[in-house]
Amino acid sequence: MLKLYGFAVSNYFNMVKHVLLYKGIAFDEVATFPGMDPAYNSKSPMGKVPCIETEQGYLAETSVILSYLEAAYPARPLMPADEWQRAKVSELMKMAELYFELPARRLFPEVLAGKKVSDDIKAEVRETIAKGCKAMAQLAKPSPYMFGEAMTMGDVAMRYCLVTCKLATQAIYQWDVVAEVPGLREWDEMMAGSDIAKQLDKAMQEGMTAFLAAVNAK
Ligand SMILES: N[C@@H](CCC(=O)N[C@@H](CS)C(=O)NCC(=O)O)C(=O)O
Repeated sequence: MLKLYGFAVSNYFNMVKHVLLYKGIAFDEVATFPGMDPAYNSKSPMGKVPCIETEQGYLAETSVILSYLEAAYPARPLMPADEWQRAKVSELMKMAELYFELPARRLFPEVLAGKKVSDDIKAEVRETIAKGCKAMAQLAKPSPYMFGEAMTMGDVAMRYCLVTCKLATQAIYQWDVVAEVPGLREWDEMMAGSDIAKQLDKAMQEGMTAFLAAVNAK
């Protein structure tokens, strides 16, 4: 059976888990925290979570895992059949990661561990995310999902990229980024209302205290 390595507080782990649950793919979860076991790097070369284990071997990098799952388990599709529409979903996924998730993550040392992030970095991150919001406002017209009636990988990726972004921007700038993109709040609430999202959010909340303790013990 497929195995999923990672932990419930990781937004990347949750992206993959959301897709596994949505598609009804059977899997075992292997609780794994980055940096705790050097042997884990033989599975995930950068030591990051998530990674999956299949009969053929290990696979890391969330966007790659998501592409693999879509190709290997086409039932309950999360990518459009049309080539162009697929590319547009990939465009949104890439933007969500590059201009929401990754910049926000640079604020994590301060948000999670109280280690001051420089004002220069804060200004740079804010500028990147502000541009990301403008780009998202141009690309995303939720009705109700990002690309119409059916949920796609774009919705899943954006949801879990936004989790990080909301947390960090609220904590550092008291900035409600969701308000910057028309329709995003309604979309975000709709996404949070699914049974899968509720399950993952609950596990994330439950794991947060232990996670923060582990981060601060480093
Ligand atoms: N590029 C990776 C990023 C995954 C990632 O950053 N995971 C975090 C947990 S949310 C992690 O493993 N951090 C530990 C580290 O960076 O060493 C992916 O797409 O899967």
